[in-house]
Amino acid sequence: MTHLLSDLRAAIGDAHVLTDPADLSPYAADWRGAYRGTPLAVVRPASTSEVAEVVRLAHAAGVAIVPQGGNTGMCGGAIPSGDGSQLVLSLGRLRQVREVDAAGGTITVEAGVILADVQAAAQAVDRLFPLSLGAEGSCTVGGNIATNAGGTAVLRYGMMRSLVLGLEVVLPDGRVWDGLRSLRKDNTGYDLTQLFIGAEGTLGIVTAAVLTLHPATPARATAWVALPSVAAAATLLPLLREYAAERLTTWELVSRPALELVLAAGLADPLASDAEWFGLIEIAGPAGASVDDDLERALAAAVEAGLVLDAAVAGSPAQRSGLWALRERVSEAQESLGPTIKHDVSVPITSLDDLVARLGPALESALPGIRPIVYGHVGDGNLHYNLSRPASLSGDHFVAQAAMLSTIVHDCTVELGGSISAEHGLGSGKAAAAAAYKSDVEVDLMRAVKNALDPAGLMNPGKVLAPD
Ligand code: FAD
Ligand code: 2HG
Ligand code: ZN
Repeated sequence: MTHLLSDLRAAIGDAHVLTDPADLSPYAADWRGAYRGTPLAVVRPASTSEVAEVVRLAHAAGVAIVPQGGNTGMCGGAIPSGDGSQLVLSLGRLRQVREVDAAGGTITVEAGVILADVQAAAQAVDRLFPLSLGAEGSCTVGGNIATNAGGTAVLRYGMMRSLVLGLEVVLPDGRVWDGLRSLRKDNTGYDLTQLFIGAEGTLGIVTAAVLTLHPATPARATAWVALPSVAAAATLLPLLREYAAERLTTWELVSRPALELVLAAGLADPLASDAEWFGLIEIAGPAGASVDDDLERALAAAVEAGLVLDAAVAGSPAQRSGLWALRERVSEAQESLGPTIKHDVSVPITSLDDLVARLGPALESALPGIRPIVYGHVGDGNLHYNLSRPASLSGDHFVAQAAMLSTIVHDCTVELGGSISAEHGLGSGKAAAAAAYKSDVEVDLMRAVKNALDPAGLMNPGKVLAPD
């Protein structure tokens, strides 16, 4: 190990090989403190060639590597094991926007570029990079790619995998695959780009990417609505599309307990309705598009059909930000209730009401007083069914029940034809659960891919695929 550390220092400079416990601590736990590990060291290379050299040295020494971007992930994917044997490789110094091609509709960025900076670079040339999520001020493009991130505009633009045209990847043995192509069509064999997307750093380290830019959508119309039921939220989707077509960008759901959390954190309630369910709608288009009109007509039809009880429409950018905050601040606000047992599930949108109707009573009978904080991307059939402890139970006792409670949520999701991880990935936290719901054939295929690309098992071991 001493040799490895001195070789790493020679390769990337003393200042970028951290071993002091105080320096390691920000990299050793996730943002919630739900996952903790002990890095052997943290390495901070500044270029693709430095990443490749670090990986070659670690590979030769038989030391495992855990890639880390902004460390905003939800399932412990970027956190090393607790035995002090794994290197954390931070991509934070790969921060260059290499090229913006407004005419071709692409941007080429390094893995450590912050998502909000990609959005800003696109905006500077009157284009849109549409991936949008609550952590956009601190998560990185590499992390977005590795987790195939979703967010609040998936309905219109798809998940991260539909926004990536090409990748540059350092492979587990230190070779570099240069797949930085900007082609819209390329049928020359297996799609390696897509293979690395959503692999959570288990197949290689993404160092750069070519991303798709879309036309800017400066015209935006935003509404906060009160709903009679979850079923109404599902039924509203085709109605909204009837009026907004592809301009419908966001259709998000917030339950009353989730709303109460953000109101308690100081946000203003635009409706003061006693409904149990609320939603955020956004329609967006080019300058001059009739988005306000489309929204108004859609809302009138929805009220007429009994699908919306009441609505507040943003009349200014400040009001729009206020409505968005009611949705985007829920995740952070729930931390005030103590440790959260998180679930990121998806079902066919027409089964969402069934899911909610079954889970509420099942969880209450398993743990009386439990507080489900339910919200999410209803237009994608994706709910964050996040559990907080009964007021009378300590956080530790609550967390001790996590496996039992997650089994209830996941069993019900799978019975309804759903997925136990819609957008956050598996990391270490959900790898075993995912395998339990997959067929042997599917798990075998996944292991075959892993073994083919990383035969030594040194690239983020224990993530996505639980140890045998
Ligand atoms: P990290 O957390 O650092 O890493 C995540 C995974 O990617 C790990 O497995 C890590 O090893 C791997 N990784 C990181 N960089 C690389 C790389 N360059 N090459 C290979 N592997 C790499 N997610 C959604 O999908 N939708 C949301 O709406 C959403 N909202 C969020 C809101 C909040 C407030 C927060 C805190 C998180 C949210 N997330 C959401 C979670 C989301 O997965 C992350 O925010 C983001 O995609 C992860 O990026 P990161 O740079 O922080 O990655
Ligand atoms: C969101 O949609 C994020 O707000 C975070 O995906 C969800 O904290 C969560 O579980
Ligand atoms: Zn989400």
